[in-house]
Amino acid sequence: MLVNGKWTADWQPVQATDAKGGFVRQTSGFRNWVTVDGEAGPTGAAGYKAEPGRYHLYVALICPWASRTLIGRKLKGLEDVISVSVVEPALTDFGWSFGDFPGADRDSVNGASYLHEIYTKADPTYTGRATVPVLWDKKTGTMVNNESADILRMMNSGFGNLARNDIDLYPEALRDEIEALNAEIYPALNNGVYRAGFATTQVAYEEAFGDVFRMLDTLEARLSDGRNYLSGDHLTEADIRLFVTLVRFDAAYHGLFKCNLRRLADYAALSRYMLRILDLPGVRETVSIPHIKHGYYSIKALNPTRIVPVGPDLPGLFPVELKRA
Ligand SMILES: N[C@@H](CCC(=O)N[C@@H](CS)C(=O)NCC(=O)O)C(=O)O
Repeated sequence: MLVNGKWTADWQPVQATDAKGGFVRQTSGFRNWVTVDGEAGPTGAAGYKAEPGRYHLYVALICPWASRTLIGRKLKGLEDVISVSVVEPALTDFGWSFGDFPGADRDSVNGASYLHEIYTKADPTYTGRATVPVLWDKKTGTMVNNESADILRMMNSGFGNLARNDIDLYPEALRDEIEALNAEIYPALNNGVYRAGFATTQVAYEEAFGDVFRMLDTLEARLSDGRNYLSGDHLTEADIRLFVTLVRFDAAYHGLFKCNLRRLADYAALSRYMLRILDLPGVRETVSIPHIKHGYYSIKALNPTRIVPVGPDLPGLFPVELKRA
C-alpha cells in the first residue's frame, strides 16, 4: 500500500483484520462525482462535468467491484464517453500493474507501470491501498472517485443525455428496496466470500461461511417465484452488485476462498438468474474467467504455488474439456 505517497515493501494481500481475525476492507478515499452541470454530488467537490471522452476507468477484470462499473458503462451505453484500461490479473508486490496478459492493457492515459502511480499523481501524499476501480479525469489530471458504488450510480444518472436513459438502474420507486438489498447482500455475500477467504482464524472463517450460504439460500428462495430480477422485472444496481459475485463463485470462491458447502451450479434459480444477466447486451464482454482464475489463484498468501486450476467446467460461461492424455 501507499504510505504518504511512498509504496511500502511489506504489502499484505490479507489487508487489515479485526480482533477476531476477520477481514476488514478499506474505505475509499476519492469521493467526487461527475454530474450533468459539474455541480458537487452527494459527496466531494464540484468541477466534474459530464463531457464526452473526458473520463477514464481503470479496472481489473478479476475484481467484482470494478466489474460493477464496467457493466454500468455497457448497460448505460457509455463506451464512447468513458475509456477503459484493464490491469493485469495478478496482483504484484507493487500492486496492480499494466502489461500484456491477454485482455489486459498498457496505460494509454498516464503511461504508468503500476496503478499506485495513478494514486500519487492525484495525491502525492496519499496513504491507503491502490485499489480498482478508479475513475480518472483526463482534463484536470486527477482522480474523481475510487468507490465502485458511487461510480455505478454516477453512470446511471450523472451523464445526462450522453448515456442511455431508457435503462434506470436506481429508479426512484425502488430506492428503498435497493438500499435494503444492498445492505444485506454486501456484508453477507459480496464481502462475505472475502471474509471467508481472508479469515485468519477458524471462528472468523466459519462465521463468514455461514453468512454466505444463508444469503445464497435466501436469494434462491426469492428468485424461485419466477421473477427475472431481485425486484421483479426491473433490472437494478442491486442485480449488478449480486451478479458480479455469482459469476465468480464456482471459478474462485468455492475453491480458493473455501466457500464449498454448495456450488452456484447447485442453486437452480440463482444459476438461471446469473446466466440471464450474463446474456444482457454487453455484459459477457465484461467477464473474463481466465482473468478471474489467474487473479484469485495468484494470491500467494492463499495459494503459494500459484497453480491455476483447469476447472471447473462452467456450461454457458466457461466450458472446460479434459485434454487427451
Ligand atoms: N471500496 C472499493 C473496494 C475496491 C477493492 O477492494 N478492490 C480490490 C480488488 S477486488 C483491490 O483493488 N485491491 C488491491 C489492494 O487491496 O491492494 C470499491 O468498491 O470500489
